[in-house]
Amino acid sequence: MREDLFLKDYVDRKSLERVQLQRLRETLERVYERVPFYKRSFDAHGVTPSDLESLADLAKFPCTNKNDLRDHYPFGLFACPRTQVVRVHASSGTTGKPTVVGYTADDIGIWSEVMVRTFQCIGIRAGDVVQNAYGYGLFTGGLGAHYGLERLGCTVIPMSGGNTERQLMVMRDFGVSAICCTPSYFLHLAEQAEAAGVPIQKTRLRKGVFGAEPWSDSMRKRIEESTGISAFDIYGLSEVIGPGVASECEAKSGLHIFEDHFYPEIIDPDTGEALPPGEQGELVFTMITKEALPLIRYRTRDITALHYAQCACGRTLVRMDRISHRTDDMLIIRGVNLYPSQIESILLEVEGTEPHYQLIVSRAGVLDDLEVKVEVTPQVFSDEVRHLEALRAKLQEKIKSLIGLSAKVTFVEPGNIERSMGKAKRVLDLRENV
Ligand code: DLL
Repeated sequence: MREDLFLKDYVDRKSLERVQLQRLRETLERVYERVPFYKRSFDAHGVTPSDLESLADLAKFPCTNKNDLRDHYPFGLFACPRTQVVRVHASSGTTGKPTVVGYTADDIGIWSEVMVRTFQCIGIRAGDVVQNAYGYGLFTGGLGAHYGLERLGCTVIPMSGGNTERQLMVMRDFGVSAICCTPSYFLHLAEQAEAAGVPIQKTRLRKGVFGAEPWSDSMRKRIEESTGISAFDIYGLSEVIGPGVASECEAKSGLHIFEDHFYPEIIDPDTGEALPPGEQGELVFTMITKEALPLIRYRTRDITALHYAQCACGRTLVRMDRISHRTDDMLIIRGVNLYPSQIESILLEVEGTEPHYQLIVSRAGVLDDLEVKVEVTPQVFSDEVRHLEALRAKLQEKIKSLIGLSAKVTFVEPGNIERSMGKAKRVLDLRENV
């Protein structure tokens, strides 16, 4: 079984495309027949499943988005009887009701398959001791990773998030070789390990399986240099399946999408037009094997580009760039568009800063203000004022020249910015309250 799963990543593209087309057809037919929403929406667009003759024809079909899920809360978009749904998860919306997703027993099988392939990409093997610090519960991270690790044959430690001291004790005592959590939570663990006098380097931890939130390559560099582990980016979203949609391999040059299950497209977020490979735009997925909730052309709001050239690792699966930002992440400050990840890269490229920061946006009168709060190393913090001023000027100048915005940079002591147990909250936008 393990061998078969492994081979799926190396299939020739012609055969893969044949399988994708077949699965797409079946999925379109199934949702058209079983989900009243899709019947109405396809009819309104003047398309029927038989209009799909090639993969490119998918662009004729209407997209779906988070609002469609909300409008049919909780189970209205399911394509199978509720009695066949063996599991639900939900993502906590910032406002109102959560987005609910469901799985049949076969969907759970697919999910563990793509998680096995994720761990294989990263070089985690049967017999590895893996600490799973993604949250267990309605969030998909914990159980998603858990099933994959068990199926691969790892010794899984179901820690869930939080309880940092206990996490560190388990990591040392159980000889953990890989950890799954958000990159921001790992930074917190590493910091606490250091403070307790047992830095990560002194443990057997070698690999980190990081995702669920945006993080930059500069952040990866910081993590790898300060802890000695190899850090991998994994991507997913509840609406598609959870974690297990895409994963970096040991070549670390993009994330392989498990496209025999999740068919990706890139569209222009403003016009909805399909964009060619290599161009950056909004990632859209059609789930071509899911039974309970197969969404058609689901708009993720995540911005990336796709690359079809074969990877150095030999996998033929398409690669996506690290997510650069979300369409709804964009801050507009005095007319300048800005993404938190751009600031993260600038902060972490200079020496003396710590990878903990927060962006605070406020409005004084009619003008917006951006304050970049960042922790600095204890040495820098106790440095002479002129050194601090020089570092501040350097960061402000970089932000000005790369983003075109005058920001106020404030240095705070290590430990001053709140740590997260799951997804980090990087932006505090006070303008909503003005
Ligand atoms: O975060 C699933 C997941 C769990 C992925 C564990 C990886 C690891 P949601 O809570 O539905 O699902 O949030 C999905 O998180 O649309 C992205 O905006 C963001 N996201 C997930 N992975 C990454 C990543 C899980 N590697 C939303 N880089 C997605 C950047 C990510 N953003």
